[in-house]
Amino acid sequence: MSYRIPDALIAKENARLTTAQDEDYAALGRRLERAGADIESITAKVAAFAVAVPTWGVGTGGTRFARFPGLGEPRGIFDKLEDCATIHQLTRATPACSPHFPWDKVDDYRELAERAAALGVGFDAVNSNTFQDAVGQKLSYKFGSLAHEQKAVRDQAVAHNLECIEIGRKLGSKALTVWIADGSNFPGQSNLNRVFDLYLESMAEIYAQLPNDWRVFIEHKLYEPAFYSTVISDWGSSLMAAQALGPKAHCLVDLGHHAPSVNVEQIVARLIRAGRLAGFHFNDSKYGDDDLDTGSIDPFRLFLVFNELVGASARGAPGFDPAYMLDQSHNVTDPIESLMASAMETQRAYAQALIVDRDALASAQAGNDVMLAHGILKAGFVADVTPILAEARRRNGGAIDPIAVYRVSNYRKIKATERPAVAGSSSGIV
Ligand code: LRH
Ligand code: MN
Repeated sequence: MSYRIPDALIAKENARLTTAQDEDYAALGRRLERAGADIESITAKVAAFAVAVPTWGVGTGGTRFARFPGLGEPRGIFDKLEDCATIHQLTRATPACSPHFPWDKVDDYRELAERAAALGVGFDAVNSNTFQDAVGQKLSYKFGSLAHEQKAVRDQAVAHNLECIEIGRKLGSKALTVWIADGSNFPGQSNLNRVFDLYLESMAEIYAQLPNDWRVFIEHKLYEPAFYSTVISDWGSSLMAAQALGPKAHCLVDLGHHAPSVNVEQIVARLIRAGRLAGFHFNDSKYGDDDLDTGSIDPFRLFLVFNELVGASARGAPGFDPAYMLDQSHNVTDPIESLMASAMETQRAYAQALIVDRDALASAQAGNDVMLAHGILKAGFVADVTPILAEARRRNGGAIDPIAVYRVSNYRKIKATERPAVAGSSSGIV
């Protein structure tokens, strides 16, 4: 039987922190009450908030230059599920994971579904992969996949996506995320208009096979691995495609997929207005698609994104049902610690956005009182909501301090004895 952190250890560690937590929570409650906010309703919302963990994120990540595997690396999807379950056991914020195929391919998906259920982990959107050539694959994706000039390659890519839908149905997933690397490195290499038509043609075949209660998430990305043009490079191309395909097609925002200084929260506002916001791949970045821990570089941007989400929910925006997922690469930290911290940072941005006095903000905006409006919004961001996040975890049976419990448990060292080191790739994101 592989090691699981005993719940008794969580209870023991929580007992050590309870007095301080109670004091801090009560003090924050009084402060928020003075500002007209009810801490209990915010804590209840945070306790119900969930963000999915990427299965490809629980192993050590790398770059094109190198990958330095850590101790107790997951050897496959069953180990990855264990680590996802540990993240949820301590944070109570990540009840589902988002798998990636063929990286998570197995022979028996019923066995996988049963193991996940036994670990208390569900499956969010499944991710297809036509940006690498899988072992035994007939035709290469070197020059593209769903938008490839050759029909046979497009058909192969469509077939892979249909296979992902079949796998997702067996796992209880309700969405397919399609990110393609298709693009060009030289002006003239591809016809910028024709490749979009080819993409739509292929996506229409995938769309036609979507179960009624499923959605397809189109993920845009400005560049990489293509360095001159990318077929679905921005939210405009993604929205054009979603509107051309039909109501089950939505636009997924990976925070790292934009040029530096792009106003991502405004893109979110536009996609919400169009009723096509699929959801997110949360991470952080300073330069490109750095896939750093969420909230680690620009927590204010994350807050501004959640401010749009809370605003949309408050006004009952039509078709507003975003899926929240992390998408990160952990090259120098323990992936479990990074994913726990990142899940908590998404909760933090959510709680901060819930504190914003929306009525006061609306009247300050209506009156063009710039400093007052900015101040009202900023008041949410500067509030230390740590006691709310800890209280939500404690009430859900999690740890007041997940990383402290994880370290006291020696989980990683124990996994290193259970999981003999496997030769991983010497470079690349997984
Ligand atoms: C592309 C991306 C996509 C995943 C991959 C692992 O950069 O964000 O969402 O398929 O990372
Ligand atoms: Mn992504």
